[in-house]
Amino acid sequence: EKECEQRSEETDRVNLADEPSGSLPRFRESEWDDNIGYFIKKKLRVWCRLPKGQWELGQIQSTSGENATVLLLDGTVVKVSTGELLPANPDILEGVDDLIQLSYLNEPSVLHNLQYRYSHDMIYSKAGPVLIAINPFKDVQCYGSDFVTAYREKLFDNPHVYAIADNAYNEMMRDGVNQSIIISGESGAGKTETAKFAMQYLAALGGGSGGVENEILLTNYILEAFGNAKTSRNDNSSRFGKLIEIHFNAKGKICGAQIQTYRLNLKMASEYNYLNQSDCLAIDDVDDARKFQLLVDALDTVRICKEDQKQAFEMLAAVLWLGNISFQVIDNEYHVDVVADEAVTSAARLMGCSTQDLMLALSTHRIQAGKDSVAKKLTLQQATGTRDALAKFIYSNLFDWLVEEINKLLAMGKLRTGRSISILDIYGFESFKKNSFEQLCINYANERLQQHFNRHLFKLEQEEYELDGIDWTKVDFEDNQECLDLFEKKPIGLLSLLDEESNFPKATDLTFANKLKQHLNGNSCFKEERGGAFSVCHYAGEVLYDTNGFLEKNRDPLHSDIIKLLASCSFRLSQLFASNMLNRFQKQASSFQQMGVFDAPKQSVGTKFKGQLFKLMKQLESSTPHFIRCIKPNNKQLPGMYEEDLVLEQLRCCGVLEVVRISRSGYPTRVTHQEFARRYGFLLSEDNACQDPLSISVAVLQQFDVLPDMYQVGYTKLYFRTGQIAALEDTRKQVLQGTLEVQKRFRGHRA
Ligand code: AD9
Ligand code: MG
Repeated sequence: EKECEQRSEETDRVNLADEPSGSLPRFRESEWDDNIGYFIKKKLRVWCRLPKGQWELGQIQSTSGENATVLLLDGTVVKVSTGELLPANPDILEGVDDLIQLSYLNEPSVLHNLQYRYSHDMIYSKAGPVLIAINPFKDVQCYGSDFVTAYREKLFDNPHVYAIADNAYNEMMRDGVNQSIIISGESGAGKTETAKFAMQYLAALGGGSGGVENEILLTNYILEAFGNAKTSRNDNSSRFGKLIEIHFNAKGKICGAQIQTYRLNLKMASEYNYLNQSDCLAIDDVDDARKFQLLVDALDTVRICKEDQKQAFEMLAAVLWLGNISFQVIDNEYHVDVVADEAVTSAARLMGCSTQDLMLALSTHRIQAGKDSVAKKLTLQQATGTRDALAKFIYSNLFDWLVEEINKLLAMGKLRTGRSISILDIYGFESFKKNSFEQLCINYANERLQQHFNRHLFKLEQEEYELDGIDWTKVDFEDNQECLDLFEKKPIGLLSLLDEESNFPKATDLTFANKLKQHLNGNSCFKEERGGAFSVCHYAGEVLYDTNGFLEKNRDPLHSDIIKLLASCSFRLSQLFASNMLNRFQKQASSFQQMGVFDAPKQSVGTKFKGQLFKLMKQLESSTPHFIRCIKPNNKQLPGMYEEDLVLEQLRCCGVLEVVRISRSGYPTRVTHQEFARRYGFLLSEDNACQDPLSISVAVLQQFDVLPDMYQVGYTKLYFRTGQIAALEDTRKQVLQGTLEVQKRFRGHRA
């Protein structure tokens, strides 16, 4: 009673200040600490951050000033600042399928919910429209034909990659619109496996008599054999981004497919130019001989003839021999000759050229001096760079050629109806202690994908609100356009400035860094750092980049002498690779000539990357997207191990927390009028037996003075801001326990 008295006093005071009043707590949306005042007052369950940074669940015992005494689950009592407390969700919400169902969407609640599910082998969860997949690092019994059937027939409705693929398929059939499944996450998080499960589901659904669906699945062996490598983060790490487009006919049967790859050629050099420098030539439980047999079978299946297979392996061997070629310094300016040993002779033989020609191409550079050309000796650094560039060039062309051959086969079903589902398996956001040009490219790509994601989310929300007659102008969405401008603006964006400096002979990484500082300070996403460094505020957090090596990495180091050498080789593949490159040069040159520029610069790596990214975005934008975020729960590739900090970092990087934030800025809690009336109608002081659900709902909202800002009434549903339902739940619980009886009488009286 006493508490009630106090409350009514408070209420009156607030009334005087001309604010709406009521017994239900009401809070403006603030940051993560919303409603904590109420929690403290009511001594509810809270998350408590302990000195080491971990979050523990507990119950507030008492408070004094800024401090609270909290009883933790394990029985210990701790004293912490109230700033270290966040509201915890009611028990009924333990392990919900969709994070958005949580009343409190703070970080510990999100983490806990995912951990709860993960520990029960529920590796899939949702965050609104996004599927979250946490890598189990073990076989989980949720795949295979029985599960495919169960999802197909809607016997299961819990989150799953099959459910996403099923949605994509149904939407494609229903609306006749292309679909895309966009899978992201960091290295080892499970993107490629997830992509394969999605393909498996679509193959099962769209399987016809042609058998293309099997071929599509088999191509994975080839792509992984040539395109994957063991890294410290993943035993089977994809070194390329991949978009596989599966085509369906009008009846929904698969009639072909196409694969596009996105690579960062940069990353590859250090990864496999020197196999013998890594300490991991064997992986436990991997039988190389058996895998090789599977590869050859797959190559046969996609109809790459034996002769071409032989040449492909020869090119591979040539790459390995190239890595062993060494140089000797011949003068004090570090000019070099190639050491004439087994490495250079083997490489030349495998490529189909003379040893002499290869030695010359690797140690000299022809430059035009008027009408004549002179051969200039290369320095050790230049020669090593040329050798590595040639190896990378051959390898990447070999890979592209395989992809092309596969595509020829998969495109055989000529009956295209224009319907397709594309599955994108791409590198996720990266932030290390030291970040270079590779991270800049990767993060730029992710920034673009994030914008795609935000816009899609915004559209979905807007559609739902509009359909239900809700005023969506009250919902703010943020965009990351400013960050994209930082990269793309011409002539003063990061990429253009980088190209400009790369073409300027006297420029260094430091002059580049200074140029950035000089021109980009006006962009709020750019931050000056000391020396040759700068930071970018990405959607997923701030990343510090070190410009060291940027110019060299952005320039394509392969000079024309090398291409000419390849063109003169006697083997088909060498010639093919060279002519592809020359064609590309010519196309570029002619487009420059059309613009009146005759001395066409070679396209930089950054610009090429941007071009590929734009092409990809165009394709994605013409389809309905479905998003899957893969999460790696630990760095040891072990099952059953959930490292909170690591998960949190990824939730942030892959934009899951962003979804949560976007949802919070809108009305994340949605309840139909019926559900709401059924659950809370009895709290009304007047009998409401003969009223419709909508009227009951509105009466409840009025009686408990839920602020108008905190909800909207749609045709079918009520839309609430975060935390409102938890407050109503609390009232309901108290009434059921009889503790609020007095207050109710009091309110009835006042009414
Ligand atoms: V990378 O960016 O290409 O280095 P991915 O593609 O994200 O990476 P990958 O799919 O290769 O990771 O998964 C790594 C390993 O995790 C696999 O080799 C499996 O051993 C393990 N994994 C991933 N997903 C699952 C799964 N759903 N069930 C069982 C899985 N194991
Ligand atoms: Mg992969």
